[in-house]
Amino acid sequence: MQIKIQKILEEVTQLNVKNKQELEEFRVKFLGKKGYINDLFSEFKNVPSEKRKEIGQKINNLKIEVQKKINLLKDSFENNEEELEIKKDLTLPVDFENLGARHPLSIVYNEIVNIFSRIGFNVSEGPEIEDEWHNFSALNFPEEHPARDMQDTFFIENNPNDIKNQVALRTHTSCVQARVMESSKPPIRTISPGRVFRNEAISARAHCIFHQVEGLYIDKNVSFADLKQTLLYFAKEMFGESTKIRFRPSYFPFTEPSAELDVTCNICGGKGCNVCKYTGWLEILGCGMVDPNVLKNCGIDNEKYTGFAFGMGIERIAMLKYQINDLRLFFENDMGFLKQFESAI
Ligand code: 2U9
Repeated sequence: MQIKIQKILEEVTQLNVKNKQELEEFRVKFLGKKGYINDLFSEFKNVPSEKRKEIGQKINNLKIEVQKKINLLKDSFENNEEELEIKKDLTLPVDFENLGARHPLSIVYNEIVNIFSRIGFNVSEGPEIEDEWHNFSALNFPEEHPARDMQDTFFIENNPNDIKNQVALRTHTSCVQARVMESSKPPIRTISPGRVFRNEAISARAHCIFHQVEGLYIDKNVSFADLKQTLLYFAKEMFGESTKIRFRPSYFPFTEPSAELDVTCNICGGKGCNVCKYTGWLEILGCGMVDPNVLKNCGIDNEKYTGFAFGMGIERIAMLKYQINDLRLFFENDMGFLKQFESAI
């Protein structure tokens, strides 16, 4: 019986079938009711008990080998058929299976841009490598401000004795808006989304590269009430119609007065949970009335015009919206993570 098994195994290894029909014949010959394998099992009754374990294993292994061979040949015939089909009909649509999904930061970025464009804000872009004037001085950062420190900013050219000629990776996108103010006249209604850089240790809550959207509205008679209404509209569009907002006083060099904006927690609806640390509120952005010095620095008549500004981190908004608790996930290109947010595009 051992010789018989060996012979069948050799036949399987050397097998050469040309098409699906021959493969089916092979299947019946080996695995069919009256096929070789079933014959072997019938003969197995006569095997002496001391040999049963060994022979039984050999028949089982043989059956597995036959099945493997059949599957292999079947796959190759099917792939060939698919290829022939494609060659036949060139109008068939392409296979979308391996297309990726949109990155969660892109989804949130697009959503923010869409929300503000519906109320008349355009999008402005600017350089990621900035001079000292647009990143700091024009925005009213005093010369001794800690943000100007090497510990906080990636300088490209840094001469501490020649502050005016410093060049750095921008630490916010407000400098884009300083450039817009220099080159255009009010009314200005613009948002500037983009990448910013800060000299921070990477952790679950901080990264040296992140994304911001900053907004600016300058016209005659723009007031804090306009700022409140605009941000209430944004909060409701972004987090849902029932969202409430509150302002807390804050400080930024470029706005006066300044505030931080909280929204009611979108997880617990304001009742208190571990995401909002049982406060019912989530901080989402900073804002304020543009400091008159900034208007003047950028060539806008601060007697005639006022404006409001706001800034938010896109990562923070995405983390709150999708309940992501580690910032590093955005930068790791893990397909399992990325595919959760939007179906293939
Ligand atoms: C000009 C003048 C003022 C933009 C503003 C903020 C407040 C703010 C932070 C939020 C989280 C940045 O990403 S973050 O770290 N931003 O709090 N940004 S007001 O003010 C401007 C912008 C442009 C010309």
